[in-house]
Amino acid sequence: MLRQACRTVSTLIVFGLLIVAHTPARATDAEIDRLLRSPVGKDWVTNGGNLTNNRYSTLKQIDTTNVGKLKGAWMTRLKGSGVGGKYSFEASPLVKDGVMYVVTGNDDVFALNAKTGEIIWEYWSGIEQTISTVCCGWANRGLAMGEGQIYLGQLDANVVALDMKTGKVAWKTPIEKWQNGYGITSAPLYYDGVIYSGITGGEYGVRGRLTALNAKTGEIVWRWFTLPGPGEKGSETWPPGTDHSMRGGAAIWNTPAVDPELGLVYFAVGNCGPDYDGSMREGDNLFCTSIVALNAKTGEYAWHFQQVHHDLWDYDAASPVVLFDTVINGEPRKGIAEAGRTGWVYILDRTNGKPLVGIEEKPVPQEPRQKTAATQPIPAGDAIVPQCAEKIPGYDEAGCIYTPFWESPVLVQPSGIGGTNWSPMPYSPDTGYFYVPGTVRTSAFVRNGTKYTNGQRYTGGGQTAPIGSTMSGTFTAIDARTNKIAWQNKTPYRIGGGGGSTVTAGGLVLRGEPDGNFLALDAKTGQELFRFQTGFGADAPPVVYEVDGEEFIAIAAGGNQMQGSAYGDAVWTFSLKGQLGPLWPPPAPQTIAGPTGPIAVGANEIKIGANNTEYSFSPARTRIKSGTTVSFSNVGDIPHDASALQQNGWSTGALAKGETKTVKFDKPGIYYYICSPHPWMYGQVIVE
Ligand SMILES: [Cu+2]
Repeated sequence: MLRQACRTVSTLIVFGLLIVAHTPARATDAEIDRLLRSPVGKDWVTNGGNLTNNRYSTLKQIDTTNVGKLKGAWMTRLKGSGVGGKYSFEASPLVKDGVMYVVTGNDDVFALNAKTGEIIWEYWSGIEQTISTVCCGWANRGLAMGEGQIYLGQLDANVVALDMKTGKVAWKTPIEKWQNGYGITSAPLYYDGVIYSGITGGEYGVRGRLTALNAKTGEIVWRWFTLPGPGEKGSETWPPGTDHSMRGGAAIWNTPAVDPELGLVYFAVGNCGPDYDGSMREGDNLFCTSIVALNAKTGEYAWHFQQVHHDLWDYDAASPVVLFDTVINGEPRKGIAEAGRTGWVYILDRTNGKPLVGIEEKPVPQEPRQKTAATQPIPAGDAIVPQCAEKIPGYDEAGCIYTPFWESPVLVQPSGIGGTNWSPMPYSPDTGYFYVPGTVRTSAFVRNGTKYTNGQRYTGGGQTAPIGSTMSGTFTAIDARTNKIAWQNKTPYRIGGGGGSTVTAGGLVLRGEPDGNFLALDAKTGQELFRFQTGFGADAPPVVYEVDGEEFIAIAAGGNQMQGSAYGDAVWTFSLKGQLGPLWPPPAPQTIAGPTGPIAVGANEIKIGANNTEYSFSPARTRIKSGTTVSFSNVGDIPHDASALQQNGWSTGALAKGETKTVKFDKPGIYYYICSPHPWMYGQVIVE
């Protein structure tokens, strides 16, 4: 507890918070705690369903035999909250006693009648629209509840408690300042009077941490830094005499899990900073890309397992950890699993962090300038996505997972966005399977060695999907006893970064598609049993609940910026008594990387962030005569640039909101460019 004394003191001065050394007397919520410890029934009271994050509902009114008769029960639009190209609607709604609570990508919270969809109250976060430290879309992955309050973490790095009845702010605690690179996108976890919150900023040179707050008052009870200070456990995995670990990232992207019997809280830790430059941080770099267990009451370290040593590929552990009980070789075992961006599921014994199914350290390719780790932990069983990149013209080198790179681009698969990214992975005790969403995509990785500046991007390189390369997905049932594929569906779109799924005692796996479809599959076989077009990118994990004896399935449909699905502000619910039919399909996400849209002939003014689509060039494609000067103007809210997609090419440099720079094109040719902090933004200039 209070391991990093210096940092604690300075934070205390900055925010004037009372840091309490001992857990104060807490009024806990016995009913919520009981629901959190039990299998999920009629209420869905925390993001992952209960303390295990297994997203398994015991409801079975809707099952494999009747799911085909499902119809929309109600659909509600959330008054334009989070509607726009910069947002993702990734939250699972919570439901308690017939009231639904849902949060949008703008951190606005709505309470709805869970039976009718009628809005009961609204909380508008009012967060600044100029927050420039959001790396990967404006997202909020969900809420927590307890003690008559609803809890959320915001992109401005505040944890907020709302009165459950009115939506009025009960307390608000700054964990850090967004100007220093911090933000919160994960759903907090409430348990036993404590709120556990992670923090993001792995692309901004932050020092990651898990923060425990008193649920009643918002006081910070303890914090555990994911990066060790000098002399602390794990500091031996950083170069001695340096302070690189103090800006080493290691964010927490998702909700922890708790085992109340073992008294441990578990969570996944993200990539190292700078992401793509390991040259100055020789060593394994704990606790980047790890699963960590702490004493749930005190925050004391219990164990860790590092999935990727000395990460260079942005291979975060970003999906929520899942607790499950199983029998292996006739012995009951307590398991924990996490789906990595590497494409593997890591299955461990949650009492001690040791591999449960088998994970072996194996030698990997080396690049001395990047100080690569000699070995990496390779799980037994199957990966859910291909782990080798195919050769693409224009690139000299293509490699498999853990192929290192330096200053000329190397193609590697999985890309740094997965495998499995933020999407949750449910576990069914009926089938013994995990349901794992995956992204199939190649990235060209390159190191460039940018220096650290407080509050600025600090990635030390980049990764971009090569122009013309294909992007798709997989949805896989992995047997928890063997880590082998039980069945696998190929999907037309990437699904590892948003959606995720939920599984039921009715034998159904429920999930959304980025093209707007909501699907029900047979959990045993993967066979599709139901499909319904919601009209917006259906890229959030569904939930299951019951009101007045009627079972409902709910899913937020509002798109996902990282997956390129169509934005919106809808919550859809389905039931066997439903009357509503499907909507028209929205535009589908791209399946081939590169700029899209018509070629604007003669256009020499390019706007960045126009038309409510923050991460875009408009027009994205233009044809001009050689000798033309093209202007790039940032009309969005946050800094962008336009940078040639080639080594040592032209760049506008960072453009603040309202700024314009020009580039003259003298030579005929086809010029592709990206925004370097947002490499999924593509543009093209054709010079004749
Ligand atoms: Cu940008």
